[in-house]
Amino acid sequence: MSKSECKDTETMVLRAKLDPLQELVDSYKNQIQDLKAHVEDLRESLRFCKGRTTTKDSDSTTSNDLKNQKSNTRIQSKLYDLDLKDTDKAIAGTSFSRSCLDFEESSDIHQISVPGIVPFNVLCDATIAGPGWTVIQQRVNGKVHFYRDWASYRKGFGSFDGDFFLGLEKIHRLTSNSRHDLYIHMEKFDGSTMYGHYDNFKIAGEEDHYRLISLGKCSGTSRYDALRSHEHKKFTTFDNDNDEWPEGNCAIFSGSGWWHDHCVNTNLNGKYFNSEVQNEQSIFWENKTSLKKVKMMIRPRGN
Ligand SMILES: [Ca+2]
Repeated sequence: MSKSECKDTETMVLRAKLDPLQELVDSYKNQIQDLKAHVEDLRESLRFCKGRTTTKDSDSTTSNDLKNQKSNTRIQSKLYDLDLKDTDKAIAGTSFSRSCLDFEESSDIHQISVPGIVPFNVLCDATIAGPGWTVIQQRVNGKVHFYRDWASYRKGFGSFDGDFFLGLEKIHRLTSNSRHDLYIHMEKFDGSTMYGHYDNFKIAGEEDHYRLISLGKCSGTSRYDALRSHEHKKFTTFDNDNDEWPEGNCAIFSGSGWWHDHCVNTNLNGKYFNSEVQNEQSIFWENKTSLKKVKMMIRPRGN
């Protein structure tokens, strides 16, 4: 064997040893990134809990202050255990609101807490269909685009003072906690409005691709039960295809993240148009006719 052949063989042997090590390093890097994100979530929760325990009852007695401090210490200790279940336990004894129902006639931003997820802000609405509705999606001016990836839809995006999507994980946690109504308020470009109402809206967790588990009975001023064909369907984004169309991705075809079937019967997360158009990528409820405004809201209804 020549010297160069010898070197080639040595290089191949070294590569064979190095490649698995590089994979291991990459895997550890990913794990570290995940842990950093988790720690950041917990820090956010800790900041929130600190705020609750220090601002609540500000006019209370020294004894109560001491009690709050002890409680705060216990909460911090729990949170540093890096376990979300402990976060739930830590907040279980406090007076967190579970939904917008607790804020009655308010149409403002409030913080709520549901099991399995750190407390988060929601926009409440009491102006359209009575008190206590939590807005989960809003389209008003097209300033925020809805052609987003899976991670964005999972987490939520946009701004409460304009267009936004609350986030699939939060909607899942909210609707898992108790039975919910879904109210969809829609405005056309001629100024007229209509609504669709479903009495048992529930979506699954990420392990089931946030499947639209149920809608319940449909009612409303819209003559069309447009969401029905999306019932039982999984959520699809351009980077996570879970739809019923084997040859293509409905999120790409329809320009939206949605509980795609084959593909859309209604497309409320579609592209915003500034006027009425006929377009299958537009925000539409029926006949591919673009809508001017949409608001999707949920409210616990008991059982
Ligand atoms: Ca597909």
